[in-house]
Amino acid sequence: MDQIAFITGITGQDGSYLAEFLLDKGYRVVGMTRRSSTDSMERIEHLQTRIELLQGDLLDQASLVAAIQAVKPTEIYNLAAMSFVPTSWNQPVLTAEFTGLGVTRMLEAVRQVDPAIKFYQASSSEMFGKVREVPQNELTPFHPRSPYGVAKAYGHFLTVNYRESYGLFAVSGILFNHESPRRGLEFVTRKVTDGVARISLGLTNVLRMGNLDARRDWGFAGDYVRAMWAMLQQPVACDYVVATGIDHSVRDVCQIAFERVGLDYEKYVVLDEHLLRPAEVDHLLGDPTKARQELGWQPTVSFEDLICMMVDADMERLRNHPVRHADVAFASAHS
Ligand code: NAP
Ligand code: G4F
Repeated sequence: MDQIAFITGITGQDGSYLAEFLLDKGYRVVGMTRRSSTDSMERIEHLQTRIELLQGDLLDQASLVAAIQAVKPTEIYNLAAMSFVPTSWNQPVLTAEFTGLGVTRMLEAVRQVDPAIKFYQASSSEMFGKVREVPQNELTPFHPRSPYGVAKAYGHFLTVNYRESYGLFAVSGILFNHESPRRGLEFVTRKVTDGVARISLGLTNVLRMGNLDARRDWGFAGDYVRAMWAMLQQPVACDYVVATGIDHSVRDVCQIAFERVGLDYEKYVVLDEHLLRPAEVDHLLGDPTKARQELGWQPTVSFEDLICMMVDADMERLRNHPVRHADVAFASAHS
């Protein structure tokens, strides 16, 4: 049977890498996009002749049912969400609607249209929040610290519940932070690599940052989409932690990124208290043993290489298209 993948969130970082990966595997790839007055296709521009796009919104049940009926996918990857943690304090209800209830709408649509469709839910290490143990694995209890983390925990448990209640092949991938040159500009790694490139090119001379001591387990997004696919190829549906098993601080990100262009981060990075979070997740470190043993999954890009890859890409981008100073001011004031 032909393999047909339906991806929500295809215009996002992970959606673009997953689409590339599945196309290379011979899948027919259909992505869901929401209506927008501006173009959000930048990350999938290069795939436009190879993928199909269809409009739908996680807030609209009928649009999801209609999309799944039209596409008849064999696999669904539910990557769409409001994914930026700070925004979830400013828009907690919308976050619950997109990131939490959106999962219910997707699972209901699958159950209604074709319960044989395999379903991947993009869960998050943010669910561990105020961590109960280090490192975190599939059995570590959750203690989310943001409305985003709470919404993701809801989506995770609902995925498990639909598997147990209705026998759906539904899996929850508990992915730790993963980055790339396609990462949104407001997330910390990309904010730093973009800021470093601007400073190096003389477009600005300061980088305002929040908590430099927070620690994360950062990997390369291109590696993590392989794990998503592998989860849906298993004989039995279950949940997996995907991580590198190595943690670093935000300060490490700054140090490596500035060193890449021959600068000392301490001369440019300034603490901005507005960027501290109401409740912080201090330390995430994943234990990917189960993914390694059962999926045969391993990361291929080191933390240092990842940060250097992102700095190089931002240098290249800004050399070709320097952005106006007004944009810089907007970005640093809001993330
Ligand atoms: P991202 O770049 O922010 O992409 C999010 C995608 O969701 C975009 O395509 C966005 O579309 C879409 N979307 C948002 N609200 C929607 C709605 N109401 N209806 C339809 N589409 C909607 O996120 P990402 O980094 O690729 O992450 C993918 C998923 O993995 C997310 O669910 C995220 O929470 C989760 N996750 C990410 C990480 C990570 O480190 N990257 C780790 C764990 C879990 P527009 O282009 O229209 O905005
Ligand atoms: O890059 P971040 O914004 O990512 P965060 O909050 O860990 O969330 C990301 O990873 C989750 C997986 O664990 C995903 F589910 C989620 O969708 C998203 O992709 O922040 C990382 C750390 C935080 O501790 C934050 O306080 O960096 C710290 N930080 C310090 N200064 C900053 C800044 N974060 C941002 N965004 N901007 C700063 O200036």
